Amino acid sequence: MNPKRRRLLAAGAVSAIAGASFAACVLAQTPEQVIHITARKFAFLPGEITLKQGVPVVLEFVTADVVMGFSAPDFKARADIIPGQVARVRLVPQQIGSFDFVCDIFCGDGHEGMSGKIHVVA
Ligand SMILES: [Cu+2]
Repeated sequence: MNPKRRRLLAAGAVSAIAGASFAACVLAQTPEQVIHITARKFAFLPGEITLKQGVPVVLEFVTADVVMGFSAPDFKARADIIPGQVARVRLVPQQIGSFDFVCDIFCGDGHEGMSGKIHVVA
């Protein structure tokens, strides 16, 4: 490798490191919004949430009774919600619209109707 090319590569590595630390700094200053959702027979509370397009959020789930599931196929997101634990799902909504999510673990007679909506706005 000639010395000129080696210098160029070194400069690229330095700016990549500087870029990474800048990104880490921004992340530290703007923590992702956390939305708390409680699953109980047979509803999610809140049942509708509104997110901003392109803005990452973390959904934190707890269950008030039995094991539940969270599934939002449009976001390729799902989680088991287990009593005594917090289930976390990170989303970066890309598409504007209203999307369904459901409980995907049978939790009793009202399970089939246990669903909610995610609204994504600009
Ligand atoms: Cu269920």
